[in-house]
Amino acid sequence: MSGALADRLRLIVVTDPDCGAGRDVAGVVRAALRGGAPAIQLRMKDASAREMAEMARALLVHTGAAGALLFINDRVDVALAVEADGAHVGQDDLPVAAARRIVPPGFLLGVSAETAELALAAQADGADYVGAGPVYATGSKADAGDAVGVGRIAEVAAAVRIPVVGIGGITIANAPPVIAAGAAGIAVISAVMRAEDPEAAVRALLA
Ligand code: TZP
Ligand code: MG
Repeated sequence: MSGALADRLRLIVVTDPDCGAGRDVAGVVRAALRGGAPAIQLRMKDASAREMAEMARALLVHTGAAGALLFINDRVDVALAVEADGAHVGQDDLPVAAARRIVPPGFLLGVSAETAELALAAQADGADYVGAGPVYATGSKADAGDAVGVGRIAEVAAAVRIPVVGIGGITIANAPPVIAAGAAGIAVISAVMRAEDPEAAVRALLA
């Protein structure tokens, strides 16, 4: 079960409204799915719940057809309402133990955990996977903090048995050390959302 999930988490394409002039998020997501992205995370920090639910419903048509997972960032309520595959929560969002109480069996919960201690707590509280980072410096999240490096990924991966997904500043060039450190996968924003050819970028990241 965890093996199958880890496989589907080898690349999470996280959306950003800023995906280049003349492009829309849904179009870039469709391209990423054509490239074989196994998971998408809808992240809309400035959107209302209503806007997020509308976008989520639109994306679910495409992720469903592609057999990919759709996670909703921050909002467990929106994820439940649209029947997404799961939600990704940070340390300031609904605690994973509380979320677990209200989601159906099989609903996936990812938690941001930048240390081994936080990752262990997330695992104990019912997380299906943890996202750890920022591995490298990133311009995509203003409050991301300093890069933690691949050494931290190794520490987190050694501490927990659930899959660890590295995030932050990951590109085609610097992804291999993240996996070598023990991550099951990587999550990226700019490497796909702002790639000239998102479909090709996904293929290269998966390779
Ligand atoms: N959480 C930690 S770093 C980050 C998030 C959402 C941003 C990742 O974006 P990019 O462009 O892949 O560095
Ligand atoms: Mg959050």
